[in-house]
Amino acid sequence: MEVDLPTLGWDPSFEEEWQGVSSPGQVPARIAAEHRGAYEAWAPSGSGWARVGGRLRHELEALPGVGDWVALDASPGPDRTAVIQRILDRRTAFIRGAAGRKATAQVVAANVDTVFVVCGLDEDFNVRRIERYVARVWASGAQPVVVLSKADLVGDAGARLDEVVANAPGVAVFAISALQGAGLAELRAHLAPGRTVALVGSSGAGKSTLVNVLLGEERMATGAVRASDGRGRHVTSHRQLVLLPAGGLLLDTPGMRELQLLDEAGLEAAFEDVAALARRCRFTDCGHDAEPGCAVRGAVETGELEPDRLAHFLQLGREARANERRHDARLSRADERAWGRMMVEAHRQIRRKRGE
Ligand SMILES: Nc1nc2c(ncn2[C@@H]2O[C@H](COP(=O)(O)OP(=O)(O)OP(=O)(O)O)[C@@H](O)[C@H]2O)c(=O)[nH]1
Ligand SMILES: [Mg+2]
Ligand SMILES: [Zn+2]
Repeated sequence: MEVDLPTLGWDPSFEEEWQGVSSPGQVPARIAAEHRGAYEAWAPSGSGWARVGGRLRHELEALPGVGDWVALDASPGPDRTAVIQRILDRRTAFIRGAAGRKATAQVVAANVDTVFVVCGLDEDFNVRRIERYVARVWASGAQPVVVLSKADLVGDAGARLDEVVANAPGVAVFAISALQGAGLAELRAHLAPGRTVALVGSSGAGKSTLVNVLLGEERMATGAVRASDGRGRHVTSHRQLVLLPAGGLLLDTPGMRELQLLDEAGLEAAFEDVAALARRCRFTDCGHDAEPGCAVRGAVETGELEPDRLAHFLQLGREARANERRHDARLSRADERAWGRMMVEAHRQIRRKRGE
């Protein structure tokens, strides 16, 4: 592989940071894949395996993710494992985990410009799931684009497209068929040299099929969905960056089983219509429940806002706040432990001084 840094997504802002933080001998590289803690790193000089350095591991809140720009101790190559010594600041980050019991957040995709939220027009179709994904993409800092796949399988693609457009304000929505090559020109407009597009969506939605079509070659494995319910079989097992011949990068990801909202970031952007209505509620902290002068409920009554969309907005808000509280509680427990260790050490020193 012979590529320059800009082809891999490097730009002046990464260069500026690099000038400030890198040490002599270090090499900038982009994480292209992750296999259970082993990373595939791409640098202009070549690609190879990399691992997280011991020092860095202790400093990190989240391990490197695919798409991250890192500083390696030396050029990656076929016969050595390079050491990741630093992660450059992420411009965007799609995070998973953090909720639940897992203490560390997982970076699903970093430094992604655009995320294709892929959803089949077949049994996979679910407007509420699209809303959830769109909120998460806004929260990551990337631009969401909804890709409704398998248009060849349904007769009423137009009606479903309209439904998504109505529920994803400010987001471009396309219906495509990877098999028939329909609707791909609009998607290609989002691909450009140095830009990174990630594909997310449930298993079987057609993410890898779309990657192959845009790539012009069958590089990613794909697999048929179950005939009984149209669900995918989790064919893609790891996140993988691919470089397109015409420039631009795609990040294929495995289908995700659950996608919790970790905080309220992204919720307002994904429910821009509800947020605009809420600004007209009598009370600024209106819960849009039984409060008098609620413009949101008013809009439901006049038919301007779908009750299901409002219900989902309220549900996602509750989920986000619960996860935020859980996260805060975990942070304060970690603080307590750190405080405890500090006190033990302080007492030990006092006793030592006293000669005890
Ligand atoms: N009819 C039709 N089938 C499609 C289309 N795109 C994908 N498929 C089929 O859908 C199935 C699943 O496609 P994949 O690309 O493997 O799905 P995926 O989203 O990568 O799934 P995971 O890797 O499991 O997350 C395959 O049998 C594809 O051939 C399409 O445009 N039309
Ligand atoms: Mg796949
Ligand atoms: Zn209200």
